[in-house]
Amino acid sequence: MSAPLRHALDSTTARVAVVGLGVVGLAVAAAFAEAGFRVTGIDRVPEKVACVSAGRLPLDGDEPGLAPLLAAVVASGQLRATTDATALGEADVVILAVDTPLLAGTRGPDERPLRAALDVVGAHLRPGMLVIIESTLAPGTTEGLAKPLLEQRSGLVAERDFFLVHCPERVMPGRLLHNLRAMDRVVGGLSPAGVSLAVSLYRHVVRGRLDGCDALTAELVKTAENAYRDVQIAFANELAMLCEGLGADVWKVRELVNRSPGRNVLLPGGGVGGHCIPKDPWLMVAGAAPSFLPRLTAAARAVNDGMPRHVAGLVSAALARRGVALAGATVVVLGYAYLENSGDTRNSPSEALVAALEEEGASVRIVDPWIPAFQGDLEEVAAGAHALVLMVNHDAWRSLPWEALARLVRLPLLIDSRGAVDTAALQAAGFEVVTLGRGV
Ligand code: SAJ
Repeated sequence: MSAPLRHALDSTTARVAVVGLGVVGLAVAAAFAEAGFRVTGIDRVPEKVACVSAGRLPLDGDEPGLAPLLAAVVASGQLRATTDATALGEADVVILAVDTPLLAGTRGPDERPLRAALDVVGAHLRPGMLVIIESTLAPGTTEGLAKPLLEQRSGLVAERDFFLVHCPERVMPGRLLHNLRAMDRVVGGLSPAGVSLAVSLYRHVVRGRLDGCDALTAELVKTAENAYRDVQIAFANELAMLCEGLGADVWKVRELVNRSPGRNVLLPGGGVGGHCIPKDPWLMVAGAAPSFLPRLTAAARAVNDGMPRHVAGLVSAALARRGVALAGATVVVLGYAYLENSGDTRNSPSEALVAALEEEGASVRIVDPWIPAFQGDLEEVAAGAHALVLMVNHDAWRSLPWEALARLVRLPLLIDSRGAVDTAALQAAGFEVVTLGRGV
């Protein structure tokens, strides 16, 4: 059964459908179209489809190379977009790139977007097709949810009539195309034949290693690589809070620890945001056996989720040392994105910080050069403020007029949650600098 498909994959004559034209799906669709495949992008949002059909990128932020590539492959006819799922019936390969969030207010996966996409794919599944899920999945989802749903919806049998593979993406905002092309990928299937076919497809786009494995391993690799990062960051944050209490400097401690072979303490900070790291640890443990309590994963999440409130405490304590109550004080938050030099605000720690400060009665103003809503003039916004809080290490802060700011604020006080500023230079400009992880 797989011979015709393998030939079509090797010769790039296979027709590829991408379900979900979000951050991942757009890059995937454009990259396979560039490789010579005829690609149909399918999305439920008409405005998004219209944008892509006009050769325009329906994404905020800067994605090097993606906008011109999309325009070119749409103009050449290699890529077309539609809301009509019947286009799936003409596909040889279907790649699902839909959101796999947590259920609001819980730590469990919200499977609805994936189920909806699988239902549509199942309705159009034909013998000989290859179905690939790039979305991040809780371990066991490919075998336990995707396979039975596709089989029931189509009446076909996985690995006999069609192939099902999980190839988790490793993209990140601002580097979509680069990561898609350069990074190694795990290709996890329910059968060696399915893995082999998927490798034949991805080798046209991915320059990194393509490591074949079973689907469960691929699900664990993706969720574990992010859970691991979350635990690493939590350790850095816990060490920072320990140093504060001891009057030590975590930035010096970290530097010297990392000189020890095999150590790599990451960066303490005001919190962990984004779409992957806060979510994937919970997906990793979602299928844990009832007898196993994943304590470290949950503890790391609690440490990292607690950092914005810890920063609010640093602000309150610094003001109190000057006889100023947080209630009624004006605080300026520098940075609202979750990541430096990005406008992406998903799960932004600054959002939690603002809530914590306002809960204590502070009046909060926000400046972020990457976010249109917060691109006000910093000198105007900072005038009369009792404290500035740096939450995101944007490059833009390297060129701030600190002397002028020191004259404009009511108190020349900066809380630096990322160890981002040149403390001596700011002190020379008249600021008191309180740095996360550095005891006062
Ligand atoms: N953060 C810290 N300390 C650190 C590193 C990050 O506090 O030492 C914070 C950041 O400020 C941010 C959050 O954690 O709020 C996440 O930062 P991130 O660098 O992990 O960036 P993400 O969320 O875009 O993570 C992505 C992930 N990639 C994919 O899921 C495909 C992650 O696996 C990568 O390791 C990460 O990019 C990367 O390498 O930059």
